[in-house]
Amino acid sequence: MKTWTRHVALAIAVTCGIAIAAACTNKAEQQAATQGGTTALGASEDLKALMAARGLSEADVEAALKTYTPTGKKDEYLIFASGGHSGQVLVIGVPSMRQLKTIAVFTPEPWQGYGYGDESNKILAGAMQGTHALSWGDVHHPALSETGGDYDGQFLFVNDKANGRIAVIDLADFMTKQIVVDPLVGSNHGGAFVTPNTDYVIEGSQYPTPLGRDYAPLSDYQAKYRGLVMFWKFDRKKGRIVPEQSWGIELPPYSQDLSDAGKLVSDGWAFLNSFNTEMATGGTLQGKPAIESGASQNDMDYLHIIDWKKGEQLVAAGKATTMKGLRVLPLQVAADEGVLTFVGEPKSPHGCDVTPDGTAIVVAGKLDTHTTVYDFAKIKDLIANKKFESKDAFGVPVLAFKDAIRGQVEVGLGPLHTQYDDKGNAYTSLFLESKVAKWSVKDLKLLEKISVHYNIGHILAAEGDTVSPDGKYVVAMNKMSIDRFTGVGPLYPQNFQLIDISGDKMRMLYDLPIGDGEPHYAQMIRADKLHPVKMYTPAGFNPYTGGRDPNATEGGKERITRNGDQVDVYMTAVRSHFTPDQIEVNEGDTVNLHITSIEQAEDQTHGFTIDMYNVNLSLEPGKSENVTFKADMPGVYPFYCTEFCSALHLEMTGYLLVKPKGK
Ligand code: K7E
Ligand code: CUA
Repeated sequence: MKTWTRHVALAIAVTCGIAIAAACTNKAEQQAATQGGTTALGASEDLKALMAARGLSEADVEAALKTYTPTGKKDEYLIFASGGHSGQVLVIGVPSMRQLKTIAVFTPEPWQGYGYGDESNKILAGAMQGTHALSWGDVHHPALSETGGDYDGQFLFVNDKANGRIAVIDLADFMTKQIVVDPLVGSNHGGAFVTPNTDYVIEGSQYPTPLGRDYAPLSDYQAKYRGLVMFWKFDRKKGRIVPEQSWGIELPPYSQDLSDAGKLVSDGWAFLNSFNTEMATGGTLQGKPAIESGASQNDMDYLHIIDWKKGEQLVAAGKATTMKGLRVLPLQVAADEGVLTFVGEPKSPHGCDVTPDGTAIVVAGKLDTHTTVYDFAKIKDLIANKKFESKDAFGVPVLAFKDAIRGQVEVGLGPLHTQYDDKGNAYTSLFLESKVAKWSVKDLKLLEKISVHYNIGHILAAEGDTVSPDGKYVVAMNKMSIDRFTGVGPLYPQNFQLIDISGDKMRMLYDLPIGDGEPHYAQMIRADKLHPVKMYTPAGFNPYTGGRDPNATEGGKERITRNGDQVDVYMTAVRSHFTPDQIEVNEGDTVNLHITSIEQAEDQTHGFTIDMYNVNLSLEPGKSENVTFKADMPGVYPFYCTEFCSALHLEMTGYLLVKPKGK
């Protein structure tokens, strides 16, 4: 047995408290195992035989040792990942890569009762745009709240690209508290990103429309279509975005893409990249080039450099106009007053990531093989001295590319997004090449690449977009997983790959198939920064309103009251009964159910459903929920607890009786 294997065997022996034979002595058994026999599986005591039986290399076993998390052991980091079209957020532990939670955000979620009670319905209903009920979201970018440019573990913000919305999640209970709609944009993308103290949550639009989404023909594109960047004011005490204190900047009708806030030396600034500065609008049926080719004509698009502190002052000084209740700084003002400046960025840019020290902005171009490192000090200097190369079609000053950059690094094909470690290195995802490129920010030198499977989009590192990245781990968020997993039909899972970056060389550790897509960005925070509550205490707390529910019911005070055709049921839930357990109403009555879980024991969750009435709630310990429905179907409807909460869970039931009219 090689020293290495003995070392691993020893480690396992120590960890598991099992004595493992120091060497493989039973040749027949070993042979059987190597030939694909199963003797070594199960209660094997021989590591080599087990490795042979499962076809594992030493590197595999080492990776397993670095990620395997035995029962009871907890993760060092948590990933908050976009759930893409699911409209939700996925919470995943690192290094185990186990999924711990789905946070319901833009889409009703039955287990959590999200979208099935009055208050969560109100959050979702209040988040409607237009007149069509929205039952999903396209989540791209989660942003953890920051203090001094570092994650503080208090809040999480996410965008809905499809419907121009931003949601606020409180990490005290991992629940969505607010969804803010942007009534001006057609879609967003450059959000959510926060300023270093979470004063603002940034939201940049993506596909231009007339602001407010009024009709204008595409022939008026340059004249009437616009982009927008919103600075949503966040009130940390209230844990809510305050739209009345928020404001935006009108932008030219380029497709603004990713954004990032400056930090430390560049605090007070924000950066947004863009594509389609050609302002292509397609027209393939009229024989014009498709948007994809029309939008790829220019060698350079524009990195948007925004002095948001100055913008804030101008808005406070009354220089904004109000559109649909939001204050917007007109493009002309932003251009003339130095709030908005451009610099070229090659070619079909995508990522836009400020370095941990705030001195540089890294932009990658999908159709360029380089990352471009912009130097903030140079940019600031050029703007202060009004050293502009030209102006764009809308009068926005443009800096000379060569004067604004620190340099470029040839990283490979299709670079997208960049994250950082604690040693001055950057990690850039290479979509076309299916690799992660590690390069030195200081030396602008490519150091190493590792293959990922396949077509990586975003990349994340442990606290890798803060002022103090941790190093240790990178996760490749791969769009494709062809040949990695057992087939599950034509819609393949995506693939999160955990990479160890603690050593000199990057090491692949783990593949996590993601069956809920399409995830885009994610952030990884040290788990000990989070302090979630274990229950709502004292009982009667409504997590959606953030206080004691006015209808919260105490044990012994349960009752049913009637006022005309309004029936109020004040109910409690505790192992293993609902009180009251009989509710009789008349057909046509409106039933207002107020249910409080008076449990104060950890992890003792009840559920509440009434058959056929689409009533479905989750009652975590201490939680109060309200649900209103019209008793318009006469008959007999059992209600019951939907969580296997106790030995008498099946007995946790009761009846809703709806007496037919005239009986
Ligand atoms: Cu690259 Cu929306 Cu950030 Cu997807 S975006 S990958
Ligand atoms: Cu309560 Cu089952």
